[in-house]
Amino acid sequence: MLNETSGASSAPLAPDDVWAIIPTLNERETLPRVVEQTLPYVARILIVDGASTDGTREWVEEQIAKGVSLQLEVVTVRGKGRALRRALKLVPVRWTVMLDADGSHVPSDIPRFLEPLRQGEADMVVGSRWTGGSDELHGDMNMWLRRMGSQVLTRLVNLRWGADLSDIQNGYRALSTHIGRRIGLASPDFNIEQEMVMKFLAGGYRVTNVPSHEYARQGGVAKLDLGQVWFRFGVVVLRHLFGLSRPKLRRRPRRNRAKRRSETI
Ligand SMILES: Nc1nc2c(ncn2[C@@H]2O[C@H](COP(=O)(O)OP(=O)(O)O)[C@@H](O)[C@H]2O)c(=O)[nH]1
Ligand SMILES: [Mg+2]
Repeated sequence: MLNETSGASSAPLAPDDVWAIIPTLNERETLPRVVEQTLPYVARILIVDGASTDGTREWVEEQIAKGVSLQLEVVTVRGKGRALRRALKLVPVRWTVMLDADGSHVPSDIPRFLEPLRQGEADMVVGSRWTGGSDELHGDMNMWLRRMGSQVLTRLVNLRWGADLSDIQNGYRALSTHIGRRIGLASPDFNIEQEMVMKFLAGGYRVTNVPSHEYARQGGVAKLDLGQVWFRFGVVVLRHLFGLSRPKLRRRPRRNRAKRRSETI
């Protein structure tokens, strides 16, 4: 696939087997810079927009009309998990990078994320804020809670699957598109990140961390209110740890079962 990007921000060496997914919900302020910095490293960026009302979508459409290598998918139902799941189905290339639109992730780290994938050493690479540093996880009580909760959950996951990860929740990651699609992701919202790690590990796939610094959001408003979701974060981890999240098998109604039996005889 050719990189159709025009303008100085595109680099001719952008790999053709990597796409980026950037979920957006009212990120008009920070998205242009993130896009500009990401384009040199990927063949295309798939922007998956929620119900943005700040002109995010219009900006993306303008860029597409100019020939910039972007694609827009709209998922108006709220939830980062829903957005990422939909987007993952649309990526036609081998590797997918996921990063946020708020400027907290450093796009020039992308080659570092891809290296273990290309070397066949990992199937998913998650940016570690513990080894790379984070400006988001320091500060008020909310941040402290986030830091502590994250460490506890990561430790539980390591124990359960014999992994040696320092960060399972960072949204900045690179993965095998194919595996990401087939592990049955179901989280509607921010739990998607930890669900992805746990399902990779449970499926016998390799997950590793690379250091990546997380900056504070560069503009706009945070969408994650930890006070509202921390409990769900914990519940999701526990459900996966104890294997309670296997899909429930629905009993087929009696009539259909009888019909099916007669069909197979
Ligand atoms: N499409 C879509 N994107 C979302 C939604 N919620 C958050 N995002 C995006 O997901 C990324 C992470 O959100 P953010 O508020 O920065 O969460 P935090 O970094 O975990 O505090 C940002 O790029 C958001 O715009 C949503 O409901 N739909
Ligand atoms: Mg953020």
